Amino acid sequence: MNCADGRRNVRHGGAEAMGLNHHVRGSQMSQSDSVDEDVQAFLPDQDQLHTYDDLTKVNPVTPTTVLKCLQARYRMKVFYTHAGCTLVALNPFQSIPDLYSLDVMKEYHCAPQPQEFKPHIFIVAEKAYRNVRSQLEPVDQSLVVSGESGAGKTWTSRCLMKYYATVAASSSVLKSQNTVKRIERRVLDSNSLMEPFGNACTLRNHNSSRFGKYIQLQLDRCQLLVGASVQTYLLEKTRVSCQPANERNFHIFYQMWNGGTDEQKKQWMMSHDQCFKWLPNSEVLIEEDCFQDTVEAMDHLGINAEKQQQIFRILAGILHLGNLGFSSSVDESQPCNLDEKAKGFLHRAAELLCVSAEDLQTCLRVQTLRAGKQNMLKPCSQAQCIVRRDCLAKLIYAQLFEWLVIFINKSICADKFSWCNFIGVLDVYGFECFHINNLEQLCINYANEKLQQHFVAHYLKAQQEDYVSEGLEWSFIKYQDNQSCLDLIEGSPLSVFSLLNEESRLNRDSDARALKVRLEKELCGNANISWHKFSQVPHFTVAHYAGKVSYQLEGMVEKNKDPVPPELISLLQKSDNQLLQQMFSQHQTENSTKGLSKVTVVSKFKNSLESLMKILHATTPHYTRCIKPNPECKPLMFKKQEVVVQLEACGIVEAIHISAAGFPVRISFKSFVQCYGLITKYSKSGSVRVDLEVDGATTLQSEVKKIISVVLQEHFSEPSTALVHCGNTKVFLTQILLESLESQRKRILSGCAFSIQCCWRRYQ
Ligand code: AOV
Ligand code: MG
Repeated sequence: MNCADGRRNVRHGGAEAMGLNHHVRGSQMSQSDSVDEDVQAFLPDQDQLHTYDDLTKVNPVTPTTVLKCLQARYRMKVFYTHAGCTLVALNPFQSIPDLYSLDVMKEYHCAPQPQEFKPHIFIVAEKAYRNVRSQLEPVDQSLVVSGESGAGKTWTSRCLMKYYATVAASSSVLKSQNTVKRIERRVLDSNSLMEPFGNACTLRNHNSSRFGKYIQLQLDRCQLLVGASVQTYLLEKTRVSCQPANERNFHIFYQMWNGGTDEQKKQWMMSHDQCFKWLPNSEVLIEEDCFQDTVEAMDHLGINAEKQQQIFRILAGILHLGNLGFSSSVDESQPCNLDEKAKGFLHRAAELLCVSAEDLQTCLRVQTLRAGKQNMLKPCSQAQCIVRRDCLAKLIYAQLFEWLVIFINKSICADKFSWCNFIGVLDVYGFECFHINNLEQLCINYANEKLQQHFVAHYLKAQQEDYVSEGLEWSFIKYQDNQSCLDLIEGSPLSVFSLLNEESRLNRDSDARALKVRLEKELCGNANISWHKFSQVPHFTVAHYAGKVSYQLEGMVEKNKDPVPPELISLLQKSDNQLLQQMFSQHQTENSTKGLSKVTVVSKFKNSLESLMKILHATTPHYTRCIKPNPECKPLMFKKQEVVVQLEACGIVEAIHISAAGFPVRISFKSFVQCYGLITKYSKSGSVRVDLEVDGATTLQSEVKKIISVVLQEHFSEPSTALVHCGNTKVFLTQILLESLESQRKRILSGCAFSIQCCWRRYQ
């Protein structure tokens, strides 16, 4: 048999036709519309387009053909499609309970070959689950869910978690009716608790995640779910005190407003004749506004009634702070006064936060300056008072969120000896481009660039380089590498982050224009940055992989510094609210150990993302690309222009090309022989002996070839080069050949149950 000379060339017309360097949203569309004729020419079976379960089967693979296929499937209410190694998930924007029922989970979990079923997020889930133990050494897995804001990442992550909470639950647990203490329940409840505190209604998505999260589902030796841990990333805390036009604050405030009982609202001093400035658009009700669900999640996770009461009083206190207004002072040596109307809110805020009203007022209106060992008191200007008020609110909210995450982790994290592997689910905020973008969007889009780079590096680059290093002839497919954009944002020594940090460390009043001049001078050599010539507003524009975004420089340095006046911390440490006290007691130790050198927001975020990337690199990733079919979030509306830009931006077409032209499965000779050696032993000829002790690559290679020849003879009439290639140390396979090998192995092993494919029995 000759399987060493497989030559795989990609079909032509790919990279150039794909408009790979295209950044501006929608500009490609005239091309896409005009190529409808191409589609007719290339895809004669248009009526059958919706039947293409895997986009690698579309021929030719172009943005237009892929788009047409997805559109046809969407019309037929088919929302999932394989794209080689990735899964494309189109957001239906309507509830389809039958698609995610327990029965459907059962089907996918119990199927010997789930990939033969209709594409589904459960295939990805099941593949990762089986993958943990399919290698010689168990391997941790990561499910990376990406897509723009509102595309369906959080929804998909929830589905994945529900799947594992069901299929990996132990039988006794499933039979139990007492759900309160079940770990699976608590893991799901952690989501239900973090979302109201970390999600908000934005222009893009009524349930937009304003923080990133990576949940590690911990599995024991029997692959049962025994716990989980959550890592969160950069909560958009500015939203507490400043909600963009037509958007809302975090859901939890509206839940309290709409869902609290009269008695509770009395305790929170929230009567309906009041109007809270930080509660805009409270008349807009969304399905996430269910206060009872949040309280239930708190109960399940072990937050007792007393703690809950402390939490809600703190939140009510924050809302009251929002109504504190200050009048400008005529005499600069005097602090400015509170507005008349604000006095009542000050007293109520102080009472809710359990601090003295006088101290609160002083903190907001007078700053303490340190001159050597002496402290000097200086009255604040009206603007400074407002900054301090907002700072206090953000500080409390962010700390409360952090406390919740720590509490959740304590409640759901398994003892370190009781789990051995994990499946991580990553759900971060999607790419954002608003009318006005600032540091928050820069960080969000930077996180998305990092994930895109992970995909490019892990899949597009690594796969192709692997072919070459293994001696396979390969025509490289061009793809959009976003390294230069990342260099622009985070590189060293000069980048947007480094210049922003430098400016933040200078102890001077932040000047957006000065920063703009520096950016222009130092970074003009990078093609990913530009400036609108005629704009009066200091800004810079970054060409991200998913489109161009202009960032406003006004206020960016201040946000990056994120200064916290020490008086505010001292005030909160003196609070009689036990929870506030506890939350800020640690602050003191942090400050005393780290001194005054404060880490900037972007440095902290960069470090946390780097740790995340390290974890992702150490796991086997599975990518799901969520696509938002229309910006209005309407059911079953498919806007080609919107979709094609998302497809191009995330490199789906290149991924399909590589998968279609290549061998997506690669296994080392040794593992292959260990796994499938029994096929030759028990083959019809029965004559080939596999010696597992053999170590030389050449001998192993010949063993591999023998095994493959048996399978090919029994199952395929195609030439071997279409299905398999033996490299220098690994064997490269198509999915179809792997499936045949697997089914043959399983037939031989039948009777010796493979633990993870057991058993729906436990659910009955
Ligand atoms: P995102 O996580 O990607 O945005 P979500 O997961 O919140 O987006 O999805 C947005 C909305 O789309 C959800 O609230 C659902 O109404 C709907 N949706 C998504 N997927 C499905 C599905 N499979 N079936 C039914 N409805 C769905 V952001 O968090 O903004 O980046 O920061
Ligand atoms: Mg989300």
